[in-house]
Amino acid sequence: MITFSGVQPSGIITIGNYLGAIQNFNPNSSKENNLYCIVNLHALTSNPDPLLFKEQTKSLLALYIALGIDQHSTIFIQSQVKEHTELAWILQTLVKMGELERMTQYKDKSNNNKENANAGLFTYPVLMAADILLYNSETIPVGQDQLQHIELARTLATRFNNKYQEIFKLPVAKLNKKGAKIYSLNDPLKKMSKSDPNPKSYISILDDLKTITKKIKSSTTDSLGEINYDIENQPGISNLLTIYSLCKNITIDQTIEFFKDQKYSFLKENLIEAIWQILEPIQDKYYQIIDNQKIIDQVLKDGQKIAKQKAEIQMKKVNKVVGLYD
Ligand code: AQP
Repeated sequence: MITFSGVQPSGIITIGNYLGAIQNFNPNSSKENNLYCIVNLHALTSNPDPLLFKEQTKSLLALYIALGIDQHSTIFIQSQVKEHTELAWILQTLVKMGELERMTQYKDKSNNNKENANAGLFTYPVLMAADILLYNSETIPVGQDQLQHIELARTLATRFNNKYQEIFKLPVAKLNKKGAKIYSLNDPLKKMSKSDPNPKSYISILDDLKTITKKIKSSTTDSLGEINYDIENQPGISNLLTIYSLCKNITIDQTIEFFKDQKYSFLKENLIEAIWQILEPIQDKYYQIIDNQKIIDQVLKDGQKIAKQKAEIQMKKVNKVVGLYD
């Protein structure tokens, strides 16, 4: 069974990315069957500055290594396996414009302004379907925001299999039940995002203790003064409770029991400590790795080799049944 997931190097990853998806990148079998991709072609849809873009890509790779993901999985960069874009083109001939128009992430990211949105943003879910189907991936650890895209990947796999030949397996999303969606710290009705222009809205994996303290202390709560897990009426407090429970690996009930009858300041102080407990060791390792070009190059070389081998085999099958000269 192949597990696949991707993260865009569109900024330094947030605890939302980490708790919602990356923490779920667990070994389930062999290195060859756990594929974690740095999806830089997806990140291109936000038109990044080239120098910064390269730095962010390397930084994400170093973070994957700092998290030990390379020990049990294959890590690779999307643009280094050209078959992703090759398959995406074929799938683009099967997707319907209406299906892409219904994608909520496209609507959000384009601010409902079709005239000015780039076409890459529009066809992004097709490239994502190609990323997944290229490896016959079955388990996809992602946050809740990606569910609609996984559904489209299933639709396209089925459409392709019915039209040509049964080649693709149908992927299934694997959600982290508690942390499927972490919300913005200053606007808890919005998802926490690494590319949010307001850095106060997120905790980056590389934020130092002082920054984390400032951001958590200024996070939006409410005037009720009672600690309850009530997403509708107390979204800010509920979000802080979710983050705490994930950092401590305890249930929401245990978290509420701990904070019952306490002040918001007590919750925030404990949360700062819990986040730092998770991030400090990750950052220590990250700063050792980011300057070690040799390790980075080796992980990349090994990852590209494994991914490319699999992708070439799959594309040969696809091209054959579609009737393309290869
Ligand atoms: N707030 C979140 N809570 C839980 N999971 C999240 N994910 C993202 N934000 C949250 C999950 O992280 C993985 C990687 O995401 P991505 O880089 O592919 O892009 P995204 O979903 O668009 O994440 P961001 O942080 O919001 O990036 P930008 O700002 O560039 O758009 C995915 O599995 C995602 O579900």
